[in-house]
Amino acid sequence: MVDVIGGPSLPQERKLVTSIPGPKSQELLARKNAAVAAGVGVALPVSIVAAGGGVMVDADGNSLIDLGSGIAVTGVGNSAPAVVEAVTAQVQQFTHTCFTVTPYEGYVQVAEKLNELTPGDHEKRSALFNSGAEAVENAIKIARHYTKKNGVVVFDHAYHGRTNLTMGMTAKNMPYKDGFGPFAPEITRVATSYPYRDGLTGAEAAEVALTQIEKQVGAANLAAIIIEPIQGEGGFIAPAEGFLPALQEWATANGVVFILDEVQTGFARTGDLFAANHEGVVPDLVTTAKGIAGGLPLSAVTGRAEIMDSAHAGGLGGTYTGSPISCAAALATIETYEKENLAARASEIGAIITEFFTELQKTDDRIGDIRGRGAMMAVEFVESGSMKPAAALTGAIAKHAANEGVILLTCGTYGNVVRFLPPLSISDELLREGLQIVADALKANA
Ligand code: PLZ
Repeated sequence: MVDVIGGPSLPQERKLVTSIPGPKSQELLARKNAAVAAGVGVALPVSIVAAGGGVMVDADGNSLIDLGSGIAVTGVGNSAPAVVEAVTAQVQQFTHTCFTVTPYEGYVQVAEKLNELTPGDHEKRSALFNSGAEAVENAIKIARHYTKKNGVVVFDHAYHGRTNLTMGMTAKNMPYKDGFGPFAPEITRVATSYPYRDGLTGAEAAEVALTQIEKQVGAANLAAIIIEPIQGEGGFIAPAEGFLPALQEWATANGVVFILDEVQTGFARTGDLFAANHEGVVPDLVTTAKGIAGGLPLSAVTGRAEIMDSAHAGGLGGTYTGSPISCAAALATIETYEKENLAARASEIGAIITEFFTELQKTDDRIGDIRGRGAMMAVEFVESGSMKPAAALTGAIAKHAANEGVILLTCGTYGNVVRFLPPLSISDELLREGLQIVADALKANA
């Protein structure tokens, strides 16, 4: 089976020829357990040999429906032809120089593109990195350097990464932080807007958060406020309308750098190129990664020129940051989003998911909340007749889906959210088939 070629020409079907995981996948899992550190867990132990469109094919010949995109990365689809072509050409040209030793055009082109496409029409600069966490770390470095202040405000349910600084910024203890401290100082967590659970308007939730900020930190000590426009790992929590603009206005009025972490929401995922655009919010800095480069590791900080240029030459960098291969992939990926109007496709996907679960909710009150935007949708499951998080049910749904050949991700502080992050290249038919299996799982766990 290893001779299967990935990309959109793979048969777009769900096909099970063994139970999941099949014998070859189990073999790999045994080797993984013997060779890979136990802390590196896997959600679904299938050994992938090819992927494309809306499917992933495993070593046993099973074809699974992909509703996760490797956590919102392969928006353009796995092995998208334009990405494969650009990467292949770049690899033949050169593979690495270290941009801060000897530069190359691809990096500059990606920076130009980001400066043009990210929210706001002010003068911008970008700096490229490898991972989302690294982008977040650098955004904080830059904000501190610019403001000459230390404080960082983050929110309940936030996720920003697994490095020391970003662990400290992340809300959830297990599995991200437990036993890995101590964490960096000067991070203060305040209330977020979680309409399903707090029942507040955006303005009311912002007042709660801003009061906490003023009482617990004070603008004079605060370098940055950072927030995901839709909180990802924390449960796909879309804030009530008006929450983000109120935070942004307060930050601007108080000399605090307002950072949007669009690592998960960015690049067409939510039905717009960036989630900030839905409410016309213009951040001072924005972090991006995941969907930026069709699966190759790349991340960025983009923002106001005067803030970005504050750090001294040599202050920002890293051996692999803005790899020429990743930059080639990013240029092809961004062009694909634009050419194929994938933001509009994300909206269509969101409409299908919303309609499907809204119908189901009429007869099953364990579907507590259906939320998100575009192809970043989630269902929060609760115990019947209450708002009590139903984590066991959520786990059972993901397990049922896996057994039936659907890669389905969960999330949420309470572990009771199923999230839908399909590649934007998935067909309506495959998407609907995947959703039906989730509905079947719900029935099977009545
Ligand atoms: N900011 C908003 O969603 C990564 C984490 C997967 P890295 N989310 C997926 C896992 O279990 O490690 C994320 C994010 C937001 C930052 C990050 C961090 O991005 O590329 O994983 O470092």
